[in-house]
Amino acid sequence: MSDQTSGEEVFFVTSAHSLAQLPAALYPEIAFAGRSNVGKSSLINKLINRHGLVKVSATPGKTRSLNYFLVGERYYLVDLPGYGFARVPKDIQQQWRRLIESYLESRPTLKCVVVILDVRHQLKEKDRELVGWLREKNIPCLPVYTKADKLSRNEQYKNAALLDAGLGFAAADRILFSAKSGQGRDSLRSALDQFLR
Ligand SMILES: Nc1nc2c(ncn2[C@@H]2O[C@H](COP(=O)(O)OP(=O)(O)OP(=O)(O)O)[C@@H](O)[C@H]2O)c(=O)[nH]1
Ligand SMILES: [Mg+2]
Repeated sequence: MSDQTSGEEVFFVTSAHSLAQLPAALYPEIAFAGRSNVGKSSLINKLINRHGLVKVSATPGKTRSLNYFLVGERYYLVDLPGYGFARVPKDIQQQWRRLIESYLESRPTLKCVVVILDVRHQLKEKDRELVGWLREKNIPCLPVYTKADKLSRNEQYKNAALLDAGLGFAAADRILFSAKSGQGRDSLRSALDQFLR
């Protein structure tokens, strides 16, 4: 599977269900984390201009492994399974959490974790936990508030300010995004370029 986007080819590389299945750490990588159904896979599709390369679903819990995409033979994008979906059994959620944590802690080439939140929703405990944990581990983190198209500009700014306060981030250090309208895509691309340097 490949696609030509902005002059860069994007390939699906592999789906890893364990650390042993991760591809060799040959390129810098950016991981995408967030609650189940928040729009992680849609965001990646928009980012690389490719509808359907990353599987999107109306059913939460669609992404169940670490999905690797190679962009321009320069860097990996990693789509992570979502957290906090009640209908995924507790033991499976625990298993995903252990896999994601050990991946985030041990991957030497990880440059940034994009933490995706729904701009319409209040900050959830699990989101706060993840951002706190990343800070503790000194893993760079970029919050992205998605589904902005579902709100008016005024509501976007109001809700984003609440999320900023809850996470302890300045407005300049996060991005408002929409996978539908493309809002925030250029900002996200240039922010990721900085992390990849
Ligand atoms: N309006 C709108 N809908 C969106 C946006 N992003 C995602 N969606 C919708 O939200 C649903 C979930 O999107 P996914 O991209 O599959 O979400 P995910 O976080 O990858 O979900 P899991 O893999 O299950 O954790 C789909 O129905 C998408 O079409 C957005 O920016 N705007
Ligand atoms: Mg997904």
